[in-house]
Amino acid sequence: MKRMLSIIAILALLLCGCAQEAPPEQELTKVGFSQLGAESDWRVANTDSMIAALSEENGYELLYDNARQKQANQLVAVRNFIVQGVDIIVIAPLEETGWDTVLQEAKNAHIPVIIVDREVAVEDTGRYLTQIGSDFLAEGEQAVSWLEKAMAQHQGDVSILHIQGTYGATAQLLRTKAIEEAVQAHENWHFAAQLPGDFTETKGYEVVRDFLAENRDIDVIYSENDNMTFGAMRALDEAGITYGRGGDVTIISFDAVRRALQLCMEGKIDLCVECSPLHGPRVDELIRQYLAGEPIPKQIFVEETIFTPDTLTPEILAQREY
Ligand code: GYE
Repeated sequence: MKRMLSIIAILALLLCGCAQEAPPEQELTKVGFSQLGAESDWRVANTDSMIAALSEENGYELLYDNARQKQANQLVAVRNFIVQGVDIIVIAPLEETGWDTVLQEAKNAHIPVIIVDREVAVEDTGRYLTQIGSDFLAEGEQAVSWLEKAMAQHQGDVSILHIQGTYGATAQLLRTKAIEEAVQAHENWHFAAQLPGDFTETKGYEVVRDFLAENRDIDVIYSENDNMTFGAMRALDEAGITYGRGGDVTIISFDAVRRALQLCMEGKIDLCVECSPLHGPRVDELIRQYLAGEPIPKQIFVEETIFTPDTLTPEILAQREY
């Protein structure tokens, strides 16, 4: 009996040993991610978040492509992902239109597509699984209602210099919609100009510098992202125009990256409208839900807030990840 027990013990040990030596191999999920570019601090934070979440440690093999602000490059990248037989495609689209054909190709290849950040305007929304990003119209509306209060005591016309992001991008279309509707609704609000800034600091600087050479009569800058705001501030500095708390120009900026929050806390930016770039963990979660066969909503908006010099604290800044 004793002998029998020790044989069983040895067998058990061997079995355990075997099990330890050869853990079941976990298959990596192959994801192709087409990022639209690297035009802003927001975008860099977004890329970092995606790459960190879709790591090998987390069970992914990630194919990453940066389209350098050209939709044609994104279409090539997505087609490459299809050829390489990825399990999932993730797209951060440059603009809303132009996606019908390539999304149909992914669908024909039975590869689900997650749209992240901006939206796509396709005839048949069945061509993608889901879209996760910001409620850009709500962001614009928050900015506008803040401006209404800020301008309540303002005498005479409110002259707004509007710096727009990449045309046709959801973040541009809807932030623009909010301010255009507000200008229509307020008799004394008008646009000094609407300038193309392409979401970059350089463009933001150039268009505002050129504008100020002709016309200095502005009360508000409504800038559709932080980097264009940084460029605009440089142009204002060079022109000797004051802004922010106690200055001549009220500045509204979208994104709320750390550098902008710092400037807001110092009173240089009057309003920072938050736009979260940290989509990596959210996309990871969506992929897991999809692989587990769980239902997924067609559109997901993330929660966002606004910051002013009054509400910002060093603690908020210290917690900022981007
Ligand atoms: O506001 C801007 C970036 O689509 C939300 O794109 C994004 C925008 C963001 O270049 O900084």
